[in-house]
Amino acid sequence: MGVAHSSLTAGPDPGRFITLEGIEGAGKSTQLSALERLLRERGLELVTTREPGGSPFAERLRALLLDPHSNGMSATTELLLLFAARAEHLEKTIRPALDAGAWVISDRFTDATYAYQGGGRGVDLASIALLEDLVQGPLRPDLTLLFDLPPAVGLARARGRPGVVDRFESERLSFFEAARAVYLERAQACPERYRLLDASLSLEEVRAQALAATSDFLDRALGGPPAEPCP
Ligand code: Z5A
Repeated sequence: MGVAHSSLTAGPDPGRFITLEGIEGAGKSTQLSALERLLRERGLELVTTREPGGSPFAERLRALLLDPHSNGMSATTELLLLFAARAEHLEKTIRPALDAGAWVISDRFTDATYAYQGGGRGVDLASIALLEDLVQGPLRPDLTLLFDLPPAVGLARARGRPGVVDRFESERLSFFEAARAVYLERAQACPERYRLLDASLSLEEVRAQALAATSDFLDRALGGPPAEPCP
């Protein structure tokens, strides 16, 4: 999104902030390493990170947010904890990386708040937008890969993994359907930023889509001026 990314950066900035979004089990984390390789092969400095989390204190908040013992937390508390974690993540990890000229790929960011807290929990989207402005200022991702698939498919994948089921994973199907609907609305409203991927396909097919979308973005970002940011 140009120079607005970073107060310390002077001159044209191709837009180096990429986010991966989608509902549970969509395959974001699985595809992250292929994307990482792609950027490194292009000689780009890269920081990969995730939300909630991505810095030491934000990871402590993540543990609280995902802990099944936190059940019963109010939707407002959850929202504020997510933005508190995001403020830390931005200050300690994302902004320093962008200011140093690196690219950043984050496994989830604020679109997840619109989808899960807005769609899933029914929090007013305008309140989320208010916190987004407060915590991020003008910073928005430059490219968002939306790994889209029917929630039943994603949940079957995620629940097939060994390990403890976290607080979000144990939500009902309707929660993820509402989250998916918000993701899709946001992607439709801003096609300049989002690339919609069919995440129900095989690992190899999803990887090919993710790599093609990112390569295309890199070609344009490195070769010309960035697209206008969406609100
Ligand atoms: N959350 C929120 O509510 N609000 C916010 O603002 C933010 C987050 C930032 C983070 O948990 C939770 O926080 C998240 C939303 C909430 N919870 N949910 N739901 P997390 O980081 O632990 O969860 P996640 O981001 O959803 O990760 P995930 O479940 O691991 O999803 P994924 O990264 O997209 O999937 P994956 O790990 O790559 O793949 C899942 C499994 O499917 C795995 O066994 C793969 O081998 C398999 N897989 C992946 N792709 C395929 C294909 N194409 N075919 C077959 N099998 C596949």
